[in-house]
Amino acid sequence: MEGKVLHRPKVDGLCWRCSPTAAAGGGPHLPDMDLDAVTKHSALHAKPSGLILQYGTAGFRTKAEHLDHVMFRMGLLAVLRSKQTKSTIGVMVTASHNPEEDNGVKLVDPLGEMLAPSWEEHATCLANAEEQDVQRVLLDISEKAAVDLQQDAFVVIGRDTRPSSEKLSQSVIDGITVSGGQFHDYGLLTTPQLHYMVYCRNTQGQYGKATTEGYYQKLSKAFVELTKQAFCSGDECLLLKVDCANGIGALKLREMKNYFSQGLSIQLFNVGTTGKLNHLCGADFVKSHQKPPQGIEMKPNERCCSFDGDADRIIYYYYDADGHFHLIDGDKIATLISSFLKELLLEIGESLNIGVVQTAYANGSSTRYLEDVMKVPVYCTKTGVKHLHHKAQEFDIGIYFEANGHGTVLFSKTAEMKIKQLAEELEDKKRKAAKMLENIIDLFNQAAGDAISDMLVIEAILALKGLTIQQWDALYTDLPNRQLKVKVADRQVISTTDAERKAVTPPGLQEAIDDLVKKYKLSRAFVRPSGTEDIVRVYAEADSQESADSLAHEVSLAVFQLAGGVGESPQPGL
Ligand code: NG1
Ligand code: ZN
Repeated sequence: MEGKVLHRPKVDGLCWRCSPTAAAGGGPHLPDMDLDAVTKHSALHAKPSGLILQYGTAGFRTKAEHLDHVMFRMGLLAVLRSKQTKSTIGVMVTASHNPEEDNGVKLVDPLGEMLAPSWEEHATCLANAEEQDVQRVLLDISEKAAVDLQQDAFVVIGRDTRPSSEKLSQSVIDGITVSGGQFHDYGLLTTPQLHYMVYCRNTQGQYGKATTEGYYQKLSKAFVELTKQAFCSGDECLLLKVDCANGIGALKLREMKNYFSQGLSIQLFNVGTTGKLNHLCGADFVKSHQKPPQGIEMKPNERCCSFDGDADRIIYYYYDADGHFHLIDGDKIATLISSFLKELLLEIGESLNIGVVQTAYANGSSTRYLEDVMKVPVYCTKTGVKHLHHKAQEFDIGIYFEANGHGTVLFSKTAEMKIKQLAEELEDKKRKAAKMLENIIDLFNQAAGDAISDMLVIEAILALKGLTIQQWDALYTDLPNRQLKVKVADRQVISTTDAERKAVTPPGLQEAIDDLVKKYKLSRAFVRPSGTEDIVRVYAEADSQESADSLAHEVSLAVFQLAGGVGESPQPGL
């Protein structure tokens, strides 16, 4: 393989480091790949020997110090994917809700979606290739995926605020430039903003302008239009407290705040000046610990929400007058949005088909409420937004949310055109409803779940319907639940079926879970290997918190015993 050049020899012989234009983003135009140069540069981003990583639920994630080679190689892969799809591809450097020491990377496909599954496999192969095999794996991928190497490649990059992100995104850029790709580095972005940029660029601006300014303008215009007739405009309705998880959300919300200052007043907490990213704060902390984040001042009945570290998840919560904490998760967000959209559709007299997509983590009460009270069809997919997103695309209006607050609403092209047409044709109340739907379409980020966009949708709905956070919360009562983590030697010994609700291996585990579940009322439990952390996740719900906690603990013990637990065996109350 030594000296092999993919297609045509490199023309100017300049490496990107030496090229005066390349560093500024306008590198020499090389539609094909000089594999010698790739090998040379790859050695500068050497893979720690023996390290095996998997392209998981949301790309690669692990300790930041182990990721340099992955970043470089994902730069290479993004170039191949861009050539193959003849489109701009995105690379996001983030580890979302993981601790600050971690980092990660994922590729964004042409319409802002997650990378196609066959390319996830290519990504895993490339990331795990030993140094001497990198050339061969690149050739393999190019061949298998019929990549036209003559094609130009263009990649856009974004990163979160982790201390390691800047250097790691530079390694992505190394990979892109050495393989002849062009790039635009957006620098600090929320994950959904990067998805938005990719979508805009590949639809020639039809979806919006591919700049942060364009993003702010599009969303805030829709929000301001939508809330013009808001019923609730008092000071307390307008105030929202936002915990930014000490992450990128703080920076971006601060920039965006001025665009919608009239309709909503937001107060930012955990903005990253003192605290650590995701530490004792952020959407993941609030959801999994079922308690408020540190660093936020909450008065009774005040509306508060938390973003996660890369601002693609949002969770609401409040303290009631008796000092009880109430969590409003992704399931209740989906319910609020579904009921609002259903009302608008009823108003305009159009029977577009709506579907709600959830995962096994959705609270049983939410599924029952959606199906039995709201009469909306509900579907369950595997964990990870790519699965939900894919399913939601089957409907005119597909509403998808993970319980952890990650989700959005997708409108089919037909639905969008129909709504636009009705907004012109209809009159009075019907026209108003169609116009609202039109603005809702613009307000949702249709490329990915987006905490900022979801927050504005929720705030608009609450204001338009004159709903307080307590009234929203009262739609249904969550079944008490508990999520736990168990450490095992190899989490892949657990395999699942039925949208992850049943364990297939190791033998005996599902039977053990079934027996435990029988001991509790209104109960349900399942286990699955995490795609983002080296642990097994356990979920249990039951008629009381005590039962949910106890069931989750017993299931954890079963996992520990049957799936090769390591370290101390799970203790009750943890
Ligand atoms: P894993 O670690 O595979 O459970 C977590 C979330 C997913 C998704 C991804 C990506 C839970 C239980 N799991 O995945 O829903 O959001 O992270 O960030 O919340
Ligand atoms: Zn996230």
